[in-house]
Amino acid sequence: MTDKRILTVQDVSCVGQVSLTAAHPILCAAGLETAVLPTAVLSTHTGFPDPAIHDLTSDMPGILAHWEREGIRFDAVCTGYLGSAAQIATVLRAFDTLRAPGSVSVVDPVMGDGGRLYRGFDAAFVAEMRTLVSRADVVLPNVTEACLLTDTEYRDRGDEAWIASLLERLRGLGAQAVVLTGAGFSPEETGVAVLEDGSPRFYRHRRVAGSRFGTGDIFAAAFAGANLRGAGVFDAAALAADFTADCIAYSVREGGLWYGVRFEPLLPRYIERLSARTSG
Ligand code: PXL
Repeated sequence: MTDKRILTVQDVSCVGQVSLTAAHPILCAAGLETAVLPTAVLSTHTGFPDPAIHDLTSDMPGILAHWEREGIRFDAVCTGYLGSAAQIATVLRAFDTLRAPGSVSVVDPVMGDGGRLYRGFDAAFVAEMRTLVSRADVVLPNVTEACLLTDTEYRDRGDEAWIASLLERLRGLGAQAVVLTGAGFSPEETGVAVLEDGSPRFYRHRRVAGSRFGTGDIFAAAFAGANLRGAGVFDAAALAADFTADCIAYSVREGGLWYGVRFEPLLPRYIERLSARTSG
């Protein structure tokens, strides 16, 4: 059991199996009281043509102010897809005013994949994101985001030395711990690379063909859930990597959903693994 309270800051993509519609059920499955701060409401994620988008940048400070007045505090504040560079100042305020003693800040610097920025993001956003990363206890970039943040030329596959140097450069931005996802080692193998204190550690697992929307969001939520339930950064990253790979494999096997992965049927497995790895 846990009485921890977590805040997840990201968009609501009404259809698409990404961001809050994926993170909320996963964090609840981890047994956490899960509060949400939506950054935007979109009819779908941006992988569909022309989604309707309602940006919430100007609504977020009022929501924070209410929580500050009420004395509401969180054991973790986790950020994902942000609707604008201006929201980063609001998230930094949440880090300052809404965190309980001993809480963690987890930043998933969602802005790109496959070597490219997502639609709607630009160099100014990347620069602001560096500020947010500098305040993170844990940062969870994919390789594209890691390269953008550190001004490194993108490679879709690197050896351990290249990945280790990317991790060091990310830590140089100020984050306490770095968890790099999709660290592709070979055509058959991918995994996560983790840098806390000391040397990098690698968790390798099989590569499931095809990239899908929402996998980073699923990983981030599964990671935060495990970490708040007491797993260390490396163990939480390994558990989240296995869960995400299982969700992708299941979705490929079942077919029928091009725009995201089916994580729902695998939630019982996540809960079982969490209970086995953490204190219950
Ligand atoms: O999964 C990342 C993500 C989150 N939110 C929105 C997106 C994407 C990826 O494309 O479009 C709105």
